[in-house]
Amino acid sequence: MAEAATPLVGIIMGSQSDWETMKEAALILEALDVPHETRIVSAHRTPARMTEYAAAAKGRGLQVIIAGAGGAAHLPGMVAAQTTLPVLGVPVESKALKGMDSLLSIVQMPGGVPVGTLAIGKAGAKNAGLMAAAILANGDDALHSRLAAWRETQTGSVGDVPVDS
Ligand code: RP5
Repeated sequence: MAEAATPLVGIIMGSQSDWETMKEAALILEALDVPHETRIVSAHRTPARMTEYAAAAKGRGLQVIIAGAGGAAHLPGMVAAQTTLPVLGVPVESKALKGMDSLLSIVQMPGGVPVGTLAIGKAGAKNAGLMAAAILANGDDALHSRLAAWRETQTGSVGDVPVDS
């Protein structure tokens, strides 16, 4: 997937294994022509990389961070602890507990350090992309128009009557 030189959204994930889920966020941002980057940043395996990423994010021009992780999913919360940028957390579905562990790890932040937590799995990643675009669209009329058009297309794709597949 192509990445822009000056990304506005950082999509980070704890492992290569999260990409199958997290690419749904990237696909949405590509469809809406939102500059973004994708990186593997693990709270547990690469903690220094995580700290460096969070500390540098705002200065590099990022405006939203989407962080996906599974299991003991500390990445979104630990990144949120180190930046004032909005952080959207995506609970990746885990093998052992189907992502309930990821969800609870991400959603139960202490008051004062927010993470906007989405649904478990691909729906959550897709919606994180849409939420990031909606945040950016508040200050970007052209993006708002693209987002509204995307929603119109979605509405138009829903049939009135169910059919056999
Ligand atoms: C988490 O552990 C990652 O976010 C991933 O969802 C999970 C499993 O990682 P791998 O063992 O597949 O690298 O840190």
